Amino acid sequence: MKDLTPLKSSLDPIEIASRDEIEALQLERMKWSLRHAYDNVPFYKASFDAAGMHPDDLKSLGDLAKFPFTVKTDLRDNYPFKMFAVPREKVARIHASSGTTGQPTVVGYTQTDLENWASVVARSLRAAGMRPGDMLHNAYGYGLFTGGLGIHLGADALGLSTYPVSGGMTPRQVRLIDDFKPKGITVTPSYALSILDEFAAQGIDPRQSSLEVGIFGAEPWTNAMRLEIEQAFDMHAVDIYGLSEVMGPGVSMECVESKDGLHIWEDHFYPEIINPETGEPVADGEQGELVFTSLTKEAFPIIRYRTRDLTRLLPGTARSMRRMEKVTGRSDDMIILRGVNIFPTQIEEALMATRGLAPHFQIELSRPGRMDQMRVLCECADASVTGEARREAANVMAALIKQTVGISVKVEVADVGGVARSEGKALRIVDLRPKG
Ligand code: DLL
Repeated sequence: MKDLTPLKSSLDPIEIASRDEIEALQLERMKWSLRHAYDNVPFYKASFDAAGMHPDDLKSLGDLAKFPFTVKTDLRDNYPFKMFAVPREKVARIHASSGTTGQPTVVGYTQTDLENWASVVARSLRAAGMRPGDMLHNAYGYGLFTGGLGIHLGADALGLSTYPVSGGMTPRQVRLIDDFKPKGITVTPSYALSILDEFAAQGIDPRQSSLEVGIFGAEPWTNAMRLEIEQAFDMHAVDIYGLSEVMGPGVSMECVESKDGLHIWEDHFYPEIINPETGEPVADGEQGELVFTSLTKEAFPIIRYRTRDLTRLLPGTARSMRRMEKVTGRSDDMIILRGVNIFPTQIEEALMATRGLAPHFQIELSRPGRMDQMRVLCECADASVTGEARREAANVMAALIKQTVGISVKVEVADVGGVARSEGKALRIVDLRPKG
């Protein structure tokens, strides 16, 4: 793999500024953001007033912890535009969550917000090793989802040659990579695996492709999966994180030269980690729920938003801005099985450590009697894995899960193609348990 480390002179000065400079800028911007939210969004006025807090009470960054949280239902309750802090006609772009599990969440951006978003995504793409003039295959979905258009904004700002292929039509994805010869690909890790399968189906060696870096996010993925993808494509694989409520892709990004967690672009997004049960801040470096406060957003300021993503904060390395460790999972995706907490990433780790299996999986939860049961559906790596070898792989993986997570699960190994493929975010959990 090529060394893609960006030149120091190409970075935004704030990326490598001193902590004092970063914190001074954060404090000034946080004061503005709290006031802007309080003065322009009735929800924030009511929520601050109810907590007995006023924007003027913020004297230091630590004071933020005295302000109330914002949660997903607050956004749903204010559907569609009541969380906007500017007149509707100043909103240049609207995105929304798919709304498959209820009321969609709607977010808005002014022209300035779009410029800031472009700049943090450009920074992220540069941290991945992309340079002006490089070609990008952008396979994140275009539409109300922030992935496709968000990456596109930043790619334009960095000066890449981008083609908006979006997700789906997998044979065409491979064809375009083969014909156009992009340097980078932006895609969910699970869809990257579908593209990988398609390379094999077309008899093309992915290691001979032009790709030098893959920029993967929008769903959890493990370091074991990173190695698998890097090996399969002979390219770097780096992690990009974000959520629509806070901006979209580009809230934090891993640097290609260090691959040691994601630097949060702290000049725009202020992170905290709290204990999800008590809501109290945890000690530095401890695991908990990630909470974000926007520092510059005009149309949709967000104060102490509980992301439900679990991670921990670490000091800066390749950049001065703090890092978040790879996300373990969302608290919503945490499975509680017979009293044990399990995340799909733990199943992914066991799968990646088992020989003879492909990196695709789905978890099925059911309740045949009184006890909840978990079945992990995987598939064999290739058609040569049959009979005894399949049973062996299933046993090895079940034993690994028992060892690392402490529960007994049933592992089933299907034929090649037996696990449903994603074209965007993978559906990891199918819950067949009776509701209520
Ligand atoms: O997924 C934005 C995005 C697009 C990020 C493209 C990266 C690349 P939402 O659809 O609002 O936005 O979903 C946000 O996805 O709260 C996490 O649970 C999860 N997520 C996003 N990036 C990562 C990541 C986009 N790198 C939700 N690792 C977040 C783990 C991620 N989970």
